[in-house]
Order: sequence, then structure tokens, then C-alpha cells
Amino acid sequence: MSDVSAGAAATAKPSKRTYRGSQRPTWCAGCGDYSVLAALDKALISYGRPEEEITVVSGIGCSSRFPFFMNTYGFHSVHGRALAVATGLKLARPDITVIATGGDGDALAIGGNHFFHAMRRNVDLTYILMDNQIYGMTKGQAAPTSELGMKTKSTPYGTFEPPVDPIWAALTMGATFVAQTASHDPNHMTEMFLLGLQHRGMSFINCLSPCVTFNAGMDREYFKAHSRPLPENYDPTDYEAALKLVLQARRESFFPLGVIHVRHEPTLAERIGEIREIALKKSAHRTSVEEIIRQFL
Ligand SMILES: Cc1ncc(C[n+]2csc(CCOP(=O)(O)OP(=O)(O)O)c2C)c(N)n1
Ligand code: SF4
Ligand SMILES: [Mg+2]
Repeated sequence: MSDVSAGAAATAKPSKRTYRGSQRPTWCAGCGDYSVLAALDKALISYGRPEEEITVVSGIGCSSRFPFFMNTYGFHSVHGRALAVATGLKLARPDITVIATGGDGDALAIGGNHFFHAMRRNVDLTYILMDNQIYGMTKGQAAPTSELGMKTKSTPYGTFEPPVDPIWAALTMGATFVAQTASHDPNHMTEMFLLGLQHRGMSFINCLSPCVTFNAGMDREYFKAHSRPLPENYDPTDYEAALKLVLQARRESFFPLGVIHVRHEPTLAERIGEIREIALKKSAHRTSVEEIIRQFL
């Protein structure tokens, strides 16, 4: 579990009503984000932490509306800054479970800087990226994950930049749990979210979640047809195998679904704790600030 105390303080057994907020989602009918919300809800029921020990942090976008629809604490922050806020929160309150949610634009365009550094810092967070390969909220501009040549409102003649692969980015920047799932498979999503919540360290879960309004070509059927489960003998602890898999997926144009990589390393909070200990010991033998000032007088 992410925290040893997880679940221990639960007063009542979580139910369908525990984590669901009273506000009904305002997404378009058929939006993939509905299934993501339902799957997160189920994963949290299995995880079993009381709702007041969980915070959902987001940036801006359709997918970033998540905190409104949850009965946990929530922080609807600034576009591209979900991971910065979530990192600060986790450092200040390492005892709580912090979940970050958002879209491909939020994570990889305006938030790209924060994405890379949160991955390499191994912050103990669960980050759910709803990848619809478009800017949904602003009505259909190209996103960093949009396919090369895709025509959108901002690219009427087709995109000319190769897409960012979120799995490759997370793996190479150091995330210690990397998974991919899809909103057409709710049970798989629930399983991935639960494993992500239980992992201690940065859990990155890319979730193929169609925008039926502004990227109708990449709908549920498209993602279904282009997804493949991982081979039976796949070992997610083998980092090189994970890199090879992602390269193969890119060559053969498929989305691998499952836990692509997992390993265990100290988290950011643990590393900072160790440094604090060393610094405190050293400072015990140091000259005081007043003494230094006196020397200059
Ligand atoms: C600083 C800033 N720049 C730009 C915007 C406009 N904006 C709002 S949401 C968004 C992109 C949303 O796309 P994505 O993150 O993929 O989320 P989706 O709506 O697709 O779920 C943009 C550019 C903003 N709100 N704030
Ligand atoms: S615009 Fe797209 S991403 Fe936004 S709610 Fe509608 S279908 Fe979902
Ligand atoms: Mg998007």
C-alpha cells in the first residue's frame, strides 16, 4: 500500500456512495471519461481508505473536472500544474493518498515540464492521464499525442510534429509504475488503478479515453481494434523489455494494455527525509549564525 495506515482508520466499509460526489458529470454523452470515473470509484472501494484521507488534484480540461465529481478532498488547479500542486501536497502531507488526473494537453503540452520532473522524482502519487489525443475542452485543437498528419481546428492541413508517446516519456523519465488501460475495458481500468494506488512511488496510468465530440475518429471501436494485452510471459520488472515493447508498439501501431513496468525505489519524500537527517546531524557541529556575524564585526 501507498501508506501503511491505508484502510486502517476506515470507520465504515466503503460503498458505492463513499467516493462519488453529489455533482453529476457534465461530460458529453459517450465521453470516455465517464468510465474512468466509474473505474476509479471501484478501485477506491477496494483500496478502502476513508474519503477524507484522499485528495484528487487536477489541472484544466474536460478530464480535469474530476475533483468536482468526487466526494474526496479536491484541488482544481491551473492548466498544466496538477503535478506541481500534487507534489507539494504530498510533501506537506505524506500520510494522505494523492491522485492527480488530467488530459494529454494538460500533462504533455503546458504541463510537460512538470510531467518529466514528477516522473524522475518518484513522487508517491497516482497519476491518471485521460488520453483522447485532442484538446477537448477548447473544442478540438491538436494535442501532443495527436497522430502525425491529423487534421484539427488548429491544424487544418494536418499536424506536422510527431506525437509524444506518454508511456515512453514516463518510462524514460523514471516513473516506477507505468501502465496503460482503456475506457472500453472497465474491469482492466479498475485493476490498473488499484495497482497504481497500492504502488509506493510515481504510478503513471495512461488511459485511452475517447473524445466523441472533437475526435470522433478515435472512438471506443478504434481504441479497441488497436489495443493488445501484454504477452502472458511478459515481465514488467524487466526495464529493457518495457522499452522494447514500446518501440514495437510504435512500429506496429498498437496500444499495449497492462502494467508495462514496475520497480521499487525510494520516493521523493523518503529521499528528502534522509537528507534532512544528515543535514541536522551536521548542523549540530556548526558555528551559529550569530557567531559568524560576530566574526565580521
Ligand atoms: C494557462 C492556460 N492556457 C490555456 C488554457 C486553455 N485550455 C483550457 S483546457 C485546454 C486543453 C485541454 O486539453 P486536455 O488537457 O487534453 O484535456 P481534455 O479537455 O481533452 O480532457 C486549454 C488549452 C487555460 N485554461 N489556461
Ligand atoms: S468535449 Fe470530448 S473530452 Fe470533453 S466532455 Fe465532450 S467528449 Fe469528453
Ligand atoms: Mg485531451
